[in-house]
Amino acid sequence: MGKTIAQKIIEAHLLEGEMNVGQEIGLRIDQTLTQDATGTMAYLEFEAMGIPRVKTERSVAYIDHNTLQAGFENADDHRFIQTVTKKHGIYFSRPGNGICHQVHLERFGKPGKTLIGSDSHTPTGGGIGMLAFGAGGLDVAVAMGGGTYYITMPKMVRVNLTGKLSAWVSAKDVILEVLRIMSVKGGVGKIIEYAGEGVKTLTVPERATITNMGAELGATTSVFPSDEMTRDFLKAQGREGDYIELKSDDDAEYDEVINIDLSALKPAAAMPHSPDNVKTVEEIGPIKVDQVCIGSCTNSSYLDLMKVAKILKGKTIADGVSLSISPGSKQVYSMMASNGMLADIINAGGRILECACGPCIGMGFSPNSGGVSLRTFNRNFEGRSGTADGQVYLVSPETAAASALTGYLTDPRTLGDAVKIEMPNSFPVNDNMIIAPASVDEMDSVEVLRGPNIKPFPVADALPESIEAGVSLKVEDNITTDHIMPAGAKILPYRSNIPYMSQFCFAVCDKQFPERAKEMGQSIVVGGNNYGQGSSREHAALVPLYLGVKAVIVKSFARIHRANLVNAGILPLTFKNPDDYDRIEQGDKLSIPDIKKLVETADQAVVINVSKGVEIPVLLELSQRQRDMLIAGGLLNYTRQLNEK
Ligand code: MIC
Ligand code: SF4
Repeated sequence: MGKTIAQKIIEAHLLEGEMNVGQEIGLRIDQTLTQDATGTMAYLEFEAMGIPRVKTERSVAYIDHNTLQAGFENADDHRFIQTVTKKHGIYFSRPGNGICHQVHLERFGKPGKTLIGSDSHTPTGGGIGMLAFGAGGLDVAVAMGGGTYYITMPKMVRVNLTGKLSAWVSAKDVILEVLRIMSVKGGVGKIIEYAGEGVKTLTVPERATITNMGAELGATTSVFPSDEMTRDFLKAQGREGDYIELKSDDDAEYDEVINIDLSALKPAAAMPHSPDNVKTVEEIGPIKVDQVCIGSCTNSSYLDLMKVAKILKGKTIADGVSLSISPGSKQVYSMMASNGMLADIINAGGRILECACGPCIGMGFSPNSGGVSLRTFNRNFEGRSGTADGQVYLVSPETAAASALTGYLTDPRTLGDAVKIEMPNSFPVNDNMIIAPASVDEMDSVEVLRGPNIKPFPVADALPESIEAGVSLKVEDNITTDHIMPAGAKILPYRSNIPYMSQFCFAVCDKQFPERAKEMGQSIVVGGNNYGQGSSREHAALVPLYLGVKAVIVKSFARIHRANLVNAGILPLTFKNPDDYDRIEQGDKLSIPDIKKLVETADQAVVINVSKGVEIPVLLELSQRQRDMLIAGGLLNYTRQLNEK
């Protein structure tokens, strides 16, 4: 039987297990990336593992999330990451060099390679034919040390693209259509592969917009073939030698096929507060817009920003609109500066922010109260913008720029002839903001500099025989990691300070949660479907661990968060009968007898709701490795025990 692209890459990297859907497999990882908001923790964990030098082909640390430096905390963390990476063999992309996924695509991504990154949008690399996964910091630390990365063998989905995008319709509209069809949980346990004649019409940055937002589908990852377009992009980046061809076999089998006619697509928007709440711009109508933000790892390439500049050229943005532009990388930024197009954006009234995540993660540019913000980003979860009642719509750069001019949500097709931007034959390559690590001879003399913001991270105890605990919180479906552990300008600087962060845990759902959880000593959280969707931040597991959460019982989990819970030593349990969700209330006392013995061998356990006098069966959907990890009290304890043997 023929193979899909993903199956070929998996096969070439398979260290453990068999490629049977639903079974755990172990992969060799060629490259890793971290960003600063998850990186401090990942490097502390790497240090705790005691491995002197990374064993990957390429590991890169990016500084792109926390760049406001409102106090000493960010700068200290940057200095820590710069020195710890120098010592241990990791490349360091300095603040100002750009957003990790954009820079990695430009400078390091290679078709056919595996990449994991401590950021959920790492699958952006699928745009250049990599098999790239978002992961928790601890998983990245293990991979940097040469360890295996584990996933559940996913199902394969083929998205067949036919036709060609019409004028004013772009890659963002393609992925919004996939989200409309599949929903934010439709990709869980699946790899999305793009195929068909339409693929050839999409450049690498456009493909990367699409694979980037595969994260919002909950997919394990997304991947495009590596073809002439890929070769052209690599050549233009001075890296033609990194090209290999990659395509699926003609008789490859897919578990699901979705057909999209590119020529039939229209400009679309994801409405508040979910990336799958998609309608066409026409259907939504001309709502009044307060703010427009262009950038993020989804839409900040040279092509994207050139289109924006051409639309804005010689015009002025509407009176009531504030427009921010964050270029994706120094390369994009300097090209726009050199060709003069940056001036067109500035003259139209655009406020240029640095090459970083910026407003996407609530680092400034929060909208006014109840304000409507159009963003070319990938997430519009409630509160993520920093304004609790902000109304965020996700749109293409074309729709964003057109709306900035009119002050209303505007279908760019009303602007007349479409702007056309050609991919450059060569990009200006200047890697002067990427610092190489110390050589093997020099590494021992590098001093790692730590600031006072770095506090010890919590490590779980070994699993007890039984758990008796109250329910400290009950939440709904689709709870995101932005609910569990919010980000934003006020909290993000404390990513290496778990005790401080814990005050904000679940603040979006219930401000009393941290106090209550602490008072209860140990507790259990109950949730609905797709619990933990969104970011890869392991803080969404480490902070609840710090607050005494022993288990999370839900209808279903998002992939990365579930892995982070196991790594942290928190039991992930799923209701056998989803309706049993209604048989537990916040404040109930629960008992899970003999849990240790059951985690060792069984597929099910019984949760006794002592307050209601009912028994609730739950599933222990765990691989042997995950069982051993939970019994040991998380991945760090488990690794230590293995090393002692
Ligand atoms: C995000 O987009 O939510 C982030 C911020 O990039 C996160 C990582 C983090 O929380 O640091 C992600 O996507 O994994
Ligand atoms: Fe940064 Fe936003 Fe991309 Fe996350 S989604 S990496 S915050 S730009």
